[in-house]
Amino acid sequence: MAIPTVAKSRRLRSTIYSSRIEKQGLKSYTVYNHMLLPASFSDTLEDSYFHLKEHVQIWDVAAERQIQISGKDSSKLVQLMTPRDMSKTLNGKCYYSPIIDSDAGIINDPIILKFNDDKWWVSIADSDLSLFAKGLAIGKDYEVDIFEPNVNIIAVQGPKSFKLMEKIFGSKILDLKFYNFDYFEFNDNNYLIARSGWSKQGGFEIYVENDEAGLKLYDELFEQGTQFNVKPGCPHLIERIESGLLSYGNDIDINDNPLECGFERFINLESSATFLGKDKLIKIKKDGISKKLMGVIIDINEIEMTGSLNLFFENNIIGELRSAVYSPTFKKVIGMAMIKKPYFNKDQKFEINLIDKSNQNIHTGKVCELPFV
Ligand code: THG
Repeated sequence: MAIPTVAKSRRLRSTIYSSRIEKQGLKSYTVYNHMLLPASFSDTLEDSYFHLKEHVQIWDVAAERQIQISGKDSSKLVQLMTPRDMSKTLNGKCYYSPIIDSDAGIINDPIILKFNDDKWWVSIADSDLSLFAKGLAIGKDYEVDIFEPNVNIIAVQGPKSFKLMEKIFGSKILDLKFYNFDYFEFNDNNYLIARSGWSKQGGFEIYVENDEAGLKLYDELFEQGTQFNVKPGCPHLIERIESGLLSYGNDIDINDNPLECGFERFINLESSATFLGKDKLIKIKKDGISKKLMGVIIDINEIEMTGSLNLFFENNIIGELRSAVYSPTFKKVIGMAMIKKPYFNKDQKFEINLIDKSNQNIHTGKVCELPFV
């Protein structure tokens, strides 16, 4: 059977790096914020997993789009969208913040960058946050400017990212603390760089604002990186599941609230902040949640997921598997599942029905806490 390909168009935006990565062995794309996001290269999933944990990778994550919110009411608008208390946030820092609607459903889980009280970037996951933000601003008659600037992130991830970035930007880059950002110079260009990234292997994200300079920097990272065994890569399914990094649209969506998704440390219900869904969230907290995102370990060594799969216990559906992959570290399939009350406990056993090589087969697994590592 021929593998279908995704047809490119203006609507399905390419990134400024697309032509580069396609020459570097890109094998598949996914779509994120109406843009191409690399999903695999010629290395196997396991080879790239071990490589990411040992060396350094360069990722085209331009699909992590920025929504700039500026103007005199911008702090109010940012706060209105998130249950995280933004009142004590500092300039030059990044804040992982769930965005919720008036029913406390999660709309997005971006990293919010604060430049100052009147300028923010919301580095969005896969949903149209700018439309939501614009609607709120119109309804509230806020004085704000909301648009998507031409920013194309390069992520430099892996333990050797520090050496590589030092070589290009100088030792000052090593002083940058986790989730802080600052400007660093290379070749007469200033780059906004944050100590962040969608892996737990250490690294940076370079917010490229000038296409031409950014492409030169992209090439430089590969040239200077040969001694560190640099390779092109992309957000990694195995690594991110082990690390418990959530993927909006896969693990969580608008039908889930932040208390169900382990976001307690990113929300403040006691603050005086005004945000959408606050009453709802306080009520959910008081009544208790009815489902919870948990880890699962399944006694099989391969799985391919294209949708969610039900999990059973004594013939009851107890939850829904949302992402899963074989982990070379756990030597089993691991995943993330939304588990119903009263089953969302560590060590809860379940069964899953999979079609393996055209046979229906029932396999067993158990629930665990997130993250796996
Ligand atoms: N980088 C940038 N923008 C992004 C992502 C990114 N936008 C889309 C998407 N990724 C947003 N989702 C996440 C999910 C998890 C994390 C970051 C972005 C993350 N979480 C850590 C955790 O949960 O342990 C750390 C959070 C913290 O301690 O504050 O890193 O990757 N620019």
